[in-house]
Amino acid sequence: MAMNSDRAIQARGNTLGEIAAAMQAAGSVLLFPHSSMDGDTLGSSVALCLALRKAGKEAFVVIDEEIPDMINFVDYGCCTRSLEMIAEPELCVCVDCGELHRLNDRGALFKSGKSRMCIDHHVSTMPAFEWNYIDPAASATAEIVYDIVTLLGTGFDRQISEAIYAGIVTDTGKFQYSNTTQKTHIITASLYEYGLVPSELSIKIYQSVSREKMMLEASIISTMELVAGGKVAVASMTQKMLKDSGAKPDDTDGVVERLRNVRGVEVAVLVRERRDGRIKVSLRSKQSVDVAAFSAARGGGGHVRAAGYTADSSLEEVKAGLIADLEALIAAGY
Ligand SMILES: [Mn+2]
Repeated sequence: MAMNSDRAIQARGNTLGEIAAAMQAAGSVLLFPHSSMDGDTLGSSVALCLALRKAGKEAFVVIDEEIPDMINFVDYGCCTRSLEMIAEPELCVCVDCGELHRLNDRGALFKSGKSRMCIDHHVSTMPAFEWNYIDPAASATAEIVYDIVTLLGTGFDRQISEAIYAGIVTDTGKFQYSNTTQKTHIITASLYEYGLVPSELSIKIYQSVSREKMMLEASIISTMELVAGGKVAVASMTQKMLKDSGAKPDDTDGVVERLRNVRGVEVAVLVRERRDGRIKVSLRSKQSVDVAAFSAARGGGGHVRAAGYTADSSLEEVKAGLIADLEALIAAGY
């Protein structure tokens, strides 16, 4: 594909060829999705794990939390919560992230690898390990994984194609976001050759919502306020709302994107009270506001259209502060 040369210019770190060769040279590989797992970090990790096993490697995806319901099917026998599956891993790969704090308690195991690698597409991630491949032009890390699996030469199968699809469909918002490219569709189209049936995966990912999640979403959306002349939508969730709904903490996934669907809204914000009392702020923008920069200035990060940070004052204080900041940003013309 002609796009590969453009990719090489934008990507940071090693070449894809060097990344694939480093994987080929390792006898054992551990893959590390970031905490608060999403479809991309898990799908990318599992696809790589399956391909590496086909290449004769000992490989596992090391997780430390329950897999969210909507992507539960992506496991395919790869995931383990035991930190002793491979005692002395030759290669440890953090997938869809580049910062050790996003691995929580798995950081020590990651560091114990003979060498370490990062495969990511977050614009804020900088090369930090022996091997790095960071391509902010990729809609999903799963797009990069598709290229790596191609270079590994193991071939694709139905499970690998489903895991890659899970990463792409979730990170592109079902191919709706501006990160979606011709390459995204070319990769997806090629996955059909290995038995991918997107409509079946849509039912698993998007049409299997629990009653509790639906009720939690309703209560969060009912708190929505439109400020900055209707350009900013802000909603919040307290621990009491979470408890009353019977939903799980990760059941807030997707709600901030729904707030952005309101006509005229440029920035959507969800302010959540975590169990430890800290406040998690998630931001999404529609067309022009750089929420990655907004979040980075507050100790967080992410993508231009999807980012977040964590704050330490009360929910009401955090909300008032960010409303004032976003009103100023909108008034200044971004
Ligand atoms: Mn991603």
